[in-house]
Amino acid sequence: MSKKTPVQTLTDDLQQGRLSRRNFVLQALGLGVSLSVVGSVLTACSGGEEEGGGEPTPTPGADPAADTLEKELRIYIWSDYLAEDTVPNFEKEFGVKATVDTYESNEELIAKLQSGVSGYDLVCPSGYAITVLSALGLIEKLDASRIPNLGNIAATFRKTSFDPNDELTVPWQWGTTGVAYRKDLLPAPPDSWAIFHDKAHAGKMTMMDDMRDVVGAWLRFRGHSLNSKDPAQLAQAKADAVLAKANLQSFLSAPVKAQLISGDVRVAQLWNGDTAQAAAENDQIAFVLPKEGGSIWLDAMVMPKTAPNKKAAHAFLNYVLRPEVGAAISNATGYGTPNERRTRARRPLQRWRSWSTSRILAPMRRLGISSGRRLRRGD
Ligand code: N2P
Repeated sequence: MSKKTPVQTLTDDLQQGRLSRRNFVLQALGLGVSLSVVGSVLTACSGGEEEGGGEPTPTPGADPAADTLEKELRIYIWSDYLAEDTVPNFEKEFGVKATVDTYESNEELIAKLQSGVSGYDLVCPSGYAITVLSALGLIEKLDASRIPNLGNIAATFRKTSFDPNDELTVPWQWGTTGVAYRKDLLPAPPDSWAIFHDKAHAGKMTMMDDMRDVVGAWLRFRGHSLNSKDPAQLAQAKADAVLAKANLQSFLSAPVKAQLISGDVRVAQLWNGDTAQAAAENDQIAFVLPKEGGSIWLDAMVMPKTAPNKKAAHAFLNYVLRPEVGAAISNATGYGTPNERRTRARRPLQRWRSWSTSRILAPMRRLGISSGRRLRRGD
């Protein structure tokens, strides 16, 4: 019989209740296991144990406007993920001084929070990273009585796998991961992840600084599930990624927009919204979901346990759930809003429209992922 790997032992201990979810995460990360794998094991072993630990925050008054807000708010969020006026308008209306710091990957965000950096009131991880932060006890339950606009969120975006009881998250934006490319620098639009194996574009391509999406792309390339845990399938995905690496300029996410615009990069694994932002600067940039399929994801706001300005954080969450504020964010980022209240303020850019929800979700439906009527209406 083959010997269990340390990771399998940890997973068994977690499943059989010998290890808490928090200790599982700490030990797995210590062994060098990626966040995405840790997140998927936690999701697979969910239920039972109460997450987070620690004392709950004292419940503030029921009326969001009843108490005086703190005078400051610190937000830590992905780059290019807000409209220009989102924060200034909040500051003016609520008399709060807000600062915004940005990151480029879930790993960067988690490393920062894990290292004990405090002072952030709101952060915006992707779903699987929320599972990890929650198991580490780093995020706080939200007080729904302070966020009456929660009712504006489409049902598709509630009761998610990473927040099954809607206690921790306010969904921010959703999107897909596919391929951005320069129409003028390629003989034909790429239609497969195989483009990254094509030596003809060596040095002119990038894949994202995102383990889940890179491994996921190569799993899909071979027709496997994005969530495969099959060792042989994962080994093949690794081999495909290593083969692609020889042709890549770098692993780069949002900052690749500048290189696509200049033409220094002609093919980039990227999210649809960041591609739309780049296309607004150079109309030779387009986006495609490879025929093998890509990923669809949701990012959500969560509040670190150490947040010093919890009332202001709740006020901001309620503010971004106003239909016109959510629409302005989507107009600027090119991503979908989880807000289902219709507003005239939603004016997708012409270029973004061609990659709009129904078109993007068609391949997803072929993969058996249901979009939900509400989601199409809400975008
Ligand atoms: C930010 C885009 C973030 C998407 N520019 C990550 N899921």
